[in-house]
Amino acid sequence: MFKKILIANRGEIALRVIRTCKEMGIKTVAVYSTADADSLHVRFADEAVCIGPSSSADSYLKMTNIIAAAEITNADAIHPGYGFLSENAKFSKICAEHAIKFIGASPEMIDGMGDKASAKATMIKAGVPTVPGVEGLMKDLQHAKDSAKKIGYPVMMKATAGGGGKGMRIIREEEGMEAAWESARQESLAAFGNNGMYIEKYIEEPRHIEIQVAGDQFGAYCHMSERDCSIQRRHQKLVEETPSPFMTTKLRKAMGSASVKAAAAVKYEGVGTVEYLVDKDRNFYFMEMNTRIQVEHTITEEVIGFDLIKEQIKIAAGKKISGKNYEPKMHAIQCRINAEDPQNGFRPSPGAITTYHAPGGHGIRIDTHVYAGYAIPPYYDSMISKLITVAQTREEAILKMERALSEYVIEGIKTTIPFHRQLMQDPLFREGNCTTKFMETFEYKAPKD
Ligand code: MV4
Repeated sequence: MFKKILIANRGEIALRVIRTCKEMGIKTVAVYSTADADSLHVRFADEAVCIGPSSSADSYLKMTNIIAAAEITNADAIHPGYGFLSENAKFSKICAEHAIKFIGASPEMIDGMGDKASAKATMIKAGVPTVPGVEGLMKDLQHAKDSAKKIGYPVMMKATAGGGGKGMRIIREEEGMEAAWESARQESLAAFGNNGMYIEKYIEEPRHIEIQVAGDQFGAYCHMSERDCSIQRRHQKLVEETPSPFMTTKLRKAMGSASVKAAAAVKYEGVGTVEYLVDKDRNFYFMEMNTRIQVEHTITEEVIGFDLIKEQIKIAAGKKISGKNYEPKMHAIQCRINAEDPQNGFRPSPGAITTYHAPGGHGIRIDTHVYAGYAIPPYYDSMISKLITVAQTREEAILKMERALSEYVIEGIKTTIPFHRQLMQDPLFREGNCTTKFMETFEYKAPKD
């Protein structure tokens, strides 16, 4: 087992990893930017190293500084959390070259899954359902037009280097193809330095359902059921839940075994997530595979009973997994609490928290790094807390969430707490009838008091 893990991240996920390390008897090293000198992750870790100024590019993304911090402190592994360097093939490679275990995917795995067209080709070969389309990249505008005609409009053009909706276009008829081709390629080149495009059928009003998987170094693979992440705004998830209200026993079996097939096909090592689009007829299509721990891993932990960070560390250290699949026994919901103003287009609201009171009681979990007196720096992600409820049924988990949100007091900044309170009351949400289009029609009304 590792003796000392350096956590190459900040905020709630750095704390989350430190907590599990403590329980496992593993020493921890925090890294921090000058803007985070007073952060809890710095205080909770056994050691802390300042790796640069406030800007992420010069601190949390600065590979040489992070490797130097690991070498100085004699860390034998690095946990990257999510975001930052968690899916950076070069960083994974540099860790290996320095004989530091990267608790995440190999450079080859990251590159293979990072290129969306080749990830899709890999999945087709493995027998995992994908969106009908034309295999490979489009050579030119004419090739794109011919492919779209073959597939049948509407189609979606996607950047092979893409993610988060960048370089993605819906095209409903041939007239729109030329403009989409030019603008998507330009956008993708600017964002990723790559303008490769592929085309597939456009799936109307899909749900985003993902399957948690794990694989060990000995060829055992398993799935831990799904998370429904359909409630998103501009590709930012707001609420996640498990089980999905749209799930059936038959669909879970099919998606679970497809995901295990996907993990086995690439000899996946560690914990990962296979993302799918699910249409109204419950057809499911592979979208992406994430090779990191995700923000929403918490809800799976609550319904399965595993500590997924612990599983990640154990697998990286060469321990075996059982290879058994897991089904949810409870219902869990997570609301992402962001330092944002829902009344003003969710614009970031950094600053000092003057009052902080967290809810508590049965079935409530909060993962956060904030406290009264803490100042949220303007340089990083606006997510400041994850509020999770777990209960026997969806209805009870929602009622518990309403109760928890009503107790949650954060003053000094704007947060998304009032947005979540309204969402929990929403008839469509209550019905469990939400697709990725949900937020396009949701109207936030600020409470009067
Ligand atoms: C799609 C799609 C419909 N049809 N692909 C958005 C992010 C990127 N990773 C994949 N995305 C989509 N791909 C086809 N063929 C709709 C989306 C999509 C979406 C997917 C998941 C969650 C939220 C979304 C919001 C808008 C569009």
